[in-house]
Amino acid sequence: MRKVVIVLTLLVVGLTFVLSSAGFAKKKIVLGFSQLGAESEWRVACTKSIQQSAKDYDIDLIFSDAQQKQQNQIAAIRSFIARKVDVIGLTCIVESGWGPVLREAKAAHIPVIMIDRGCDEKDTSLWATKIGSDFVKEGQKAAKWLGDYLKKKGIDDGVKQINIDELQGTVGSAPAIDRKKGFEMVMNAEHPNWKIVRSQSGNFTDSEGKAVMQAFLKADKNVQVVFAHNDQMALGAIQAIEEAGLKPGKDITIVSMDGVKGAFVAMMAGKLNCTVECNPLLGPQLYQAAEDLMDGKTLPKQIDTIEGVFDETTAAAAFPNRQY
Ligand code: GZL
Repeated sequence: MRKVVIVLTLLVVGLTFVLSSAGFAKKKIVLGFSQLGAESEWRVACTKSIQQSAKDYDIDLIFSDAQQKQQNQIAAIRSFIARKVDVIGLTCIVESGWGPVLREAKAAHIPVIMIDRGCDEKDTSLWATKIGSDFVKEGQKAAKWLGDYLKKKGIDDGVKQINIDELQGTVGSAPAIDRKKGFEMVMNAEHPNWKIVRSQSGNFTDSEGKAVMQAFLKADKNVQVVFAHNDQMALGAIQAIEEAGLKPGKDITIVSMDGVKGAFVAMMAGKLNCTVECNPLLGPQLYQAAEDLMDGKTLPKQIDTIEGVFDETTAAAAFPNRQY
């Protein structure tokens, strides 16, 4: 009996070796990824994570940069379908307009993994999962931090109107819509004396954020808070505030999102007061999800990323460990 077990074991080991050396090794996953652009430090860090992690996971990555144009993303997805990739990764630049091309991917039996930004399609069967942050929660975190800060600093007595200038992200994008929604949920529930007096899109870039802030200050310098949907626009606004002869972080409290290195440098310089982290290092989760899909696993519809809130009091200690 013992001899039979030994012979059978040797047979299995030998067969495995022959099959694997004869090219029957697990097929390499081919993943087509449509990235929306390179508009911010955050986006660049996200792309770096996706490209570097492909090597770590031994994934054959076909990467496309849409340069901020939805039609380029749709064309890229169609090319992935034509190339019969195994999985498609997609960051939706705006929420709407994805139904037709997602239905084409479904018809081609190619699963789609949403990364970072999702879409507003009602048929959730069109994608396998969405990996990324809860933008509504990010907006709520920003407003809650701001409420505590303004009270602690004696800036907000709960009665005098607090004027807020809002720099919105890309019009129609999930982070812009939901960060605004989360911030206003807390503002309306807890701060009746807060008022968003001016709100305009700076498209998540520093140059456009600066231009919008310049226009805001030209209209009225009586503003106590800037709420920026990302650090890039906050850094642009800081320049505009300084050029207007005001002290950012002191005359005007600035709260933004992402947690990029530039924000930490600004907080350590006393020019930015808070950033709500939004983790761009999504590469490992993307490829783990792709592998799970190829192994026939069903994924949850939402895979959250872990993130915190950093401000002027914690920036210096956290900065050495920042990865993006
Ligand atoms: C948020 C991401 C946003 C960042 C911006 O997850 O989509 O896009 O907050 C980036 O910096 O441009």
